[in-house]
Amino acid sequence: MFPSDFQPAPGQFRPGAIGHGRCRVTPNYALMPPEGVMDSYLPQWVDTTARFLAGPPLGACFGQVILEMEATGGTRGHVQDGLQHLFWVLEGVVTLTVDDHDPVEMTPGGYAFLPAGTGHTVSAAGGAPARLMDIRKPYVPAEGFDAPPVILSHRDTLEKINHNGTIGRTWEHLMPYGDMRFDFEVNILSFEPGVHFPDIETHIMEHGLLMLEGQGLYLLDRDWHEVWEGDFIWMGPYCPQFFYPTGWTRSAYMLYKNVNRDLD
Ligand code: UGY
Ligand code: MN
Repeated sequence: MFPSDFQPAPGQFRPGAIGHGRCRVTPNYALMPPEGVMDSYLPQWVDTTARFLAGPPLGACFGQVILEMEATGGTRGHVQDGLQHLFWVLEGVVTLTVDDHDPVEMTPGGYAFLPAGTGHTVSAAGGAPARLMDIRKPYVPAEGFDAPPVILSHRDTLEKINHNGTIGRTWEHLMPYGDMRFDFEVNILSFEPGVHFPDIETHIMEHGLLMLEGQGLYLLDRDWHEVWEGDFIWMGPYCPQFFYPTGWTRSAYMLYKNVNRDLD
């Protein structure tokens, strides 16, 4: 059952007090627990519920959406929308066909980066529903660099990198790090309990963050928020940010970041 499907039975109460919740939308950040993200239906998708997380109405320069496919769900034929896509399988099995290549099956943790203009067909596989995260962005080319290639991979193949020598904190890069053909990164940041950043960050790049595991406290601007698995955070440019993992297990989140481009 998806969290947003929870309906209290007569005599049963929804957890939490009526009118109180963890969601917060401000000019430079948003915290959106999954249960409040309402359903949309899209012309290019059949038997699929779209739950939009980030997009231009929020102030974001990219889109992030969770696509909940029924067993019969998927794209309405071949889609070629001119955007870059990063598809990440959250649940179930997904069949993806890129241009005129053979279809591939993607399991949870499987992902695909499609450069702008790559035609694709997506469907739930195995007669079961599936959940897919889609990060989309218009491409900003860089003079002297080719367009990025298609990537089809799985989290299992990614190296856990420790960029600054801190024990208990790692990065997994879904696309090659520092490769100027790409204008955005998606990384998985993992934290052992209690291991946190050295400083509060403030930077020009924005983020879309999906909590994958664990829990913690997130500082956004001047506010501390408790965050759990399934939560989404948008951080706008220059939003001060800091994560302090809590609980007894590892915490991990997937993080979109626009990178590798100069000011326009
Ligand atoms: O790379 C980053 O900007 C990252 N450390 N930010 C974050 O996790 N909020
Ligand atoms: Mn950051």
